[in-house]
Amino acid sequence: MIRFWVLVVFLVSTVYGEGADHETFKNCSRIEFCTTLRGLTLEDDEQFTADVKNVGGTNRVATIPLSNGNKESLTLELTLLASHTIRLKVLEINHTRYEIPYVLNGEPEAANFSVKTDDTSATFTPDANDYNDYHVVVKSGPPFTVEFYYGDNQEVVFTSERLVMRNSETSHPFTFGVTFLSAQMLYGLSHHAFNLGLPETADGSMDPIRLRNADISYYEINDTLGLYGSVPVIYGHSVNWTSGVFLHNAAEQWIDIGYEDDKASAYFMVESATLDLFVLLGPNPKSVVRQYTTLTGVAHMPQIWVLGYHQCRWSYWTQEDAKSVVANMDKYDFPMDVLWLDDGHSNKNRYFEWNPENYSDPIEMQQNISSTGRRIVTILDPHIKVADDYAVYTGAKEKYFVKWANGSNFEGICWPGLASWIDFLNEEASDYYGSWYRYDRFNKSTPTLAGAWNDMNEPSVFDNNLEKTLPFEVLHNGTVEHRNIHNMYGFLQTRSTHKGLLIRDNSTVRPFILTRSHFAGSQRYAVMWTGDNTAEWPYIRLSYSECLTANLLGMVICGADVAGFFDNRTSADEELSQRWYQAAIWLPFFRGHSEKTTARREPYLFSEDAQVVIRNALKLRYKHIPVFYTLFFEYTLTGEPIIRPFFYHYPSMLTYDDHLLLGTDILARPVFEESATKVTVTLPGEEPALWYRVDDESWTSYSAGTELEIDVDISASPFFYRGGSIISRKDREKGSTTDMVDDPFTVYVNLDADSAASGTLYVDDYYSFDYQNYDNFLYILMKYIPESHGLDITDLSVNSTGINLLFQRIVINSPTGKSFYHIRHRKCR
Ligand code: NBV
Repeated sequence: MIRFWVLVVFLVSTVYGEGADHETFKNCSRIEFCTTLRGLTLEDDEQFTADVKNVGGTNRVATIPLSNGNKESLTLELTLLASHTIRLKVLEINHTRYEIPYVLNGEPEAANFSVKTDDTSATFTPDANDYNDYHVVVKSGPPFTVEFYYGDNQEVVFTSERLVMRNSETSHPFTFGVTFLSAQMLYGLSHHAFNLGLPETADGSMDPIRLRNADISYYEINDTLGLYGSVPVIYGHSVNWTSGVFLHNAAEQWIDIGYEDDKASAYFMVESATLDLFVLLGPNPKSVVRQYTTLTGVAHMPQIWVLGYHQCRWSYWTQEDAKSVVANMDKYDFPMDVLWLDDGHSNKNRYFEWNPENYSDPIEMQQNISSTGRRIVTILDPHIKVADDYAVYTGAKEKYFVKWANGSNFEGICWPGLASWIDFLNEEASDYYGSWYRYDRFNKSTPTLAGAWNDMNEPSVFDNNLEKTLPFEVLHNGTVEHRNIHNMYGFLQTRSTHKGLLIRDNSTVRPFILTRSHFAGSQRYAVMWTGDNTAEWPYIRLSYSECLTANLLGMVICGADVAGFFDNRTSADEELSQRWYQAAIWLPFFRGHSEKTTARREPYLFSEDAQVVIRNALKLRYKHIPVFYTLFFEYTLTGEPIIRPFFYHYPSMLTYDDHLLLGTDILARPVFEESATKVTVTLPGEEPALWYRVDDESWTSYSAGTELEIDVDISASPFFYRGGSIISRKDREKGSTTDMVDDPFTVYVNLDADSAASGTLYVDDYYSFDYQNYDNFLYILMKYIPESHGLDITDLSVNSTGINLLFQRIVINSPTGKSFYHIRHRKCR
């Protein structure tokens, strides 16, 4: 027993230390398949030829035989899908590679196709009328290629000059290449601590980009190590064209990125499972994002409080502490919606059990916090303590844990000591775990526990020899090696939690889950944060790149720990913290959090001057919650990101990741630099378009297409409203979204050079699925009427029964000045 605890202390202590732990987390050169495949060149007889004269398959799925001079045979499978998407698989003849379930949002709609062949190529065209403007050409080679055309424009090429599919007893790696013709920049491959554009790695200057979900502490900026989540999607973008690929595969993978003058390329090296690639033809950022979110789905609406401010700390160690945080936030006039309980609330990391000493009266604590209109979220990790007096464990012990091939449960070390891991791939195990969220199973839980925080779900296991995760050979569902689903383990946990929460509340409220690990499609179940960042200046800006990328990949509710998780152990850095709050108000998920050894840094603990700045930032966020909410609704219809990098709307602006667009109409360029007195703001677009400066309350208009050097002091960070927009805010200052539900809107009409402006606003009951089940919401389009200074309102909703809107005031900004019109609580409807 003593030896065991010494081991735990040692392993946990290795978590700490500055900089990512490159001893534990390997570079390509220390991974056999990566080293071998990165240096791979194929001899002529190893290269595959496509037998284009022997196209087979069904009327929906075409097959083309592939073979090489080494007598190896494979099959190329092509499915032409709706929405300008093509599915391409390369399969072994007796295909037994694992194909991952659940990630796609249903079976993609496939078209019949026609094929024309000649001696060296086969051309496939979908028959469907509404998307027959693309085609696919397979060229025999060797090496064979698959070219993807939108109209006459060739955009993407699947290349096989380094295609292999290998099998040994323990590994089944494969490779392939993709070329994005004319792309100037590649984006995607979340989650990494990169700037927005993916860096060149193929020249050997950096390791390939790794996708292997990992519990990495002190992650470093520009490191190609994979962080907590993996989304194997790349968008290739140029001024005129955007296209993409999505590798539907959850195994570890490494990707080399290359740029040449007129094209960009990606070379995938994948540890196992199936080569199942979706090609997205775009042709612009909006359509490529739509194509990806059509495949993997979008999130349902969040409850409104999700968009408020969340206060967390590792940990609030007692229920008194937890209650006092909420009371102090009220006392010092900082709005908040959610108090988070990290592992301190649990019975020594036996999740679904309260700490009997320090959280001895959880019901009273929940009532206390609920009476202020706030909610609580608790942490629930996927490791389950091995203990025969722990019901979550005993109920799972026989059938529901990840197992070794000999049938015994895998046991490893994590926060509770010896633990086993729920096998979420097993549907019964998944339902079993989800059932623990029920009020009758999670003892002393009430609806005030409004959501779940699934942490450590890469999954993290304290064994540095295994790069801190499960051994790749342990089994899920009896037969599936962990290697095949490693990157979707966290996805599976949130899928189980989501179902559990739905059942808990009889599907009456929208579940809320925060996850650290994520995969393609996770957006359907959970929201993400960027993990254990560091309280240093470059990490504020990094949070923008990380969340902008996540937004392009469907995972729109994203945020970073404010004002940095690690560091600042003695006293919180006030300037950094103020700037961080000012920046974070524009990210969809907004939570203060800190590591347990850092100085406490709840907003009311700062100096009075800093409190004023942080309070203003929080209040500004609350005023804009209707904007986030409306954008969220539009995302559920279109998959469009809530926050967007410039290139999304201004295709030539490729690399800006220090500016953010909230929808189309708000531009934030926070101060990311220490001691800054000036910042450079780029206003996208062209004259006569214009932007109004809001943060200094001057509402001065500036021409689009200009670069401004503007003076800043600590009181605010720059942001602008677009000329031509109508922005609806709730300007009454309240303590939480609960208190704001019935507040009226103030409508900011920001005229363009032609005195025109328009905007949308969405309202529903803020918590239920009635908006989905009964179309019960109010969605309006407002247009400014210059003659009357009024608004022309078109109701775009289907069934807005019972949903009312109150307008209080219209503020009109024009290049010549500002005017106000008061509306005496006019009801719209
Ligand atoms: O549960 C403790 C922490 C949590 O505060 C943090 O946000 C997670 O990312 N958790 C990781 C485990 C320990 C990290 C060193």
